[in-house]
Amino acid sequence: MKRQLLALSIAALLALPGCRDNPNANLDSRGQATASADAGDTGGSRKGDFGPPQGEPVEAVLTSPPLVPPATGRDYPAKVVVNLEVREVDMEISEGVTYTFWTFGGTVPGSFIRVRQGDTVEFHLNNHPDSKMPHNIDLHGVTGPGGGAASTFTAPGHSSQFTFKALNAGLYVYHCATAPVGMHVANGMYGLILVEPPEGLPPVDKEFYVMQGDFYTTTKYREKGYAPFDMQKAIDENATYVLFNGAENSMTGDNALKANVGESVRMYVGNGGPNLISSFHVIGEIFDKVWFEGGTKYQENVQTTLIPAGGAAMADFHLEVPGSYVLVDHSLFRAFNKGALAILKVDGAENPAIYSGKEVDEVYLGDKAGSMAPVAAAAAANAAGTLTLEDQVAAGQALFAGTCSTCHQPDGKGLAGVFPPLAQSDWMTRSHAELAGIVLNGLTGPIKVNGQDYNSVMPPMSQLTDDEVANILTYTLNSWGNPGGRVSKEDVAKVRASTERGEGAAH
Ligand code: HEC
Ligand SMILES: [Cu+2]
Repeated sequence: MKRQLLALSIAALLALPGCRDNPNANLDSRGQATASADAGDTGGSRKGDFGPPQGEPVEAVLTSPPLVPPATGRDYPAKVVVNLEVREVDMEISEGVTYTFWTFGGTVPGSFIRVRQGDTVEFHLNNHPDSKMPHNIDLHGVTGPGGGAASTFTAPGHSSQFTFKALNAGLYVYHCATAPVGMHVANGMYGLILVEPPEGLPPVDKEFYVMQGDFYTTTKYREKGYAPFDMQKAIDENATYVLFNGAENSMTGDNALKANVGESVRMYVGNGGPNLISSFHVIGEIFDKVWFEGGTKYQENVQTTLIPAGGAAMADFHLEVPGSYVLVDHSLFRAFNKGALAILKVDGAENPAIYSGKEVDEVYLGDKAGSMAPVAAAAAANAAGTLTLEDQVAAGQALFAGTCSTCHQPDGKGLAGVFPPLAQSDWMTRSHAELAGIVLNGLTGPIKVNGQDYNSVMPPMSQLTDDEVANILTYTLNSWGNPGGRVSKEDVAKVRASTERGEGAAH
């Protein structure tokens, strides 16, 4: 016995000097990271039953994203009543694009639910009479078959009830599990439930609720009008939109998340899927702590955290420098071509000792920096048959900022020897079909613009809709002393239809 103790303490002594450099110093005997406060085993569900509920039943405060309910502030288990209503609603998925979402509480993601470990939760699922579908709920924070799914199958105009004890602390996804399950989830039926540990979570200044999801429509990305669900694209995992909080503009422009220099921020980040895994990253920040997978332990100093479909994480960071921080799925085509982008706007005094202060918004945000309202207005006018030249120019200007200006420059003057000018370019007198062809198919090889030689590559931009190409070209033709004229959606459609594209190409 004595010998064993001695051996142990010698081992500990030997281990000490190496500790600082040892990457495993924070791992316990099972290789688990143990950076959390006292690194102990929580005991999981076996130690999560703190006895029968005490006091008066509490009605759970439910919040819509990006808001998070206040901490429970309780040090005893209570009976918590949750009333969640399912609603099927048409809402904007992108400016000027409508989608029929199926929701928990009228929003995507659904209402945030916050309880304390040991609480007894009386759950009421109410399916609004206007719904066309039955729905149910599977909460990942529930111990019991189906997570509540079988007990909550609810027809339109009906209500179901079941009760569970929240035995495990953590941040959990909930979702609908009615067949076809993938479709219910793809339509927005997911949200988060936080089960606080008994001692609560460390306090922070601001908490936000952010949840990613992938969406599948028969229409192109940003194609105006109604966007129907596309089952085949969902099966193929070929998302049209990848979004935070269910809409492209949910947290940009006036809707941006807001905080101040000097504040600490916690993001409760979920991923509803149904298909894609999120590489969650905030451009310009480092997460001081990430409770990875929504569990009890945290990792420190993290750049990007992986959030599986049907999983979650809590990410804490502190704000030192003002400006716009961009939340992305670092699978970057999702961020810049499918919508997985949001902004945290931080106010406060510059801090040049930490960061010199030059803003990078324009480069990163492209068209997301400005308002896309003129684009939606032009689409609506087009549908009503009242589209004017001014509508097209305004829409084209907004779109030009995020697509063409990177190379041809915001003033259209290009960059000598690299990007030819569009301002007073002699190419502006060419046919509209040819100009549309350049945008849709790109341009390579030696050309002359205003007598100057260029020999470079413009990539095809066939991901733009016919509307977008028409408006961008109309804006270009009517700016910077160019000859004027109008390009119509139909002109562009004709050029697109006459171009063969390989399997899998943006069409
Ligand atoms: C990634 C950089 C890049 C982007 C983005 C880009 N272009 Fe170009 N563009 C070029 C280059 C390079 C050329 C010259 C190609 C060559 O040398 O063959 C060119 C040529 C052109 C020309 C013909 C020459 C001229 O200057 O008039 C037109 C018209 C044009 N681009 C329009 C657009 C429009 C409209 C957009 C936005 C939808 C756009 N481009 C986006 C790089 C770009
Ligand atoms: Cu459902």
